[in-house]
Amino acid sequence: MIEIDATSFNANGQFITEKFPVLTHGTSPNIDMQSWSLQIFGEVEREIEFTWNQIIRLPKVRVTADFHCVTHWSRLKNTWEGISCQEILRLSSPLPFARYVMVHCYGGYRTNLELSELEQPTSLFAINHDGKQLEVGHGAPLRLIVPRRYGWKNAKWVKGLEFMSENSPGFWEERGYHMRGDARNEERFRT
Ligand SMILES: Nc1nc2c(c(=O)[nH]1)N[C@H]1C(S)=C(S)[C@@H](COP(=O)(O)O)O[C@H]1N2
Ligand SMILES: [Mo]
Repeated sequence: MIEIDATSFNANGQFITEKFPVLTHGTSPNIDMQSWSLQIFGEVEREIEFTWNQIIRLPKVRVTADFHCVTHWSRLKNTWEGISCQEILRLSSPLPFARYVMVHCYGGYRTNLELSELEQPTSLFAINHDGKQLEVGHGAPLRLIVPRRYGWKNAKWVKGLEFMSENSPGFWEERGYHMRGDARNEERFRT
């Protein structure tokens, strides 16, 4: 398995917590694994619908990364194991003019990212956290991890990726959070 250390930057304005708080707008959605799927659609050469059995057969990566919530807590050195975003991109081939991705979640939450962020080797769809199966509250069965972005961009219960040529705000971005949300530059709110 490929292992990557993504703990290479310090986010300013954060304090460290040993606990791992659950932060969800609303409640965890009920997901039936029989009908679970990950849908890849929009500006791609191949629209794909992955079943859970297809997802877990894809090659795995392990990324160690700090997690930074915009409400100022950080949990350091999380080990995430799952499917590299690069693998999903390779299989679906985004079209040349695809520049942004809307990540859709079970329960209705969504968040936008630059395609270039999903292309990072440190971006993954996590299935395990710190050696154990991801807890439902933390986004099981599948949760996006983008270590350079604030927590709200790390979508839990992912169900779809929509590739777009134009940027479009997600749930928190519509409510004043930053369109990019880079924790390295303290991009917390839209100015
Ligand atoms: N589907 C979904 N994903 C989500 C959220 C949410 O409400 N729904 N909250 C976001 C926010 S604001 C944060 S800080 C992190 C928190 O992740 P955790 O609950 O695993 O700590 O999840 C993000 N992903
Ligand atoms: Mo958050």
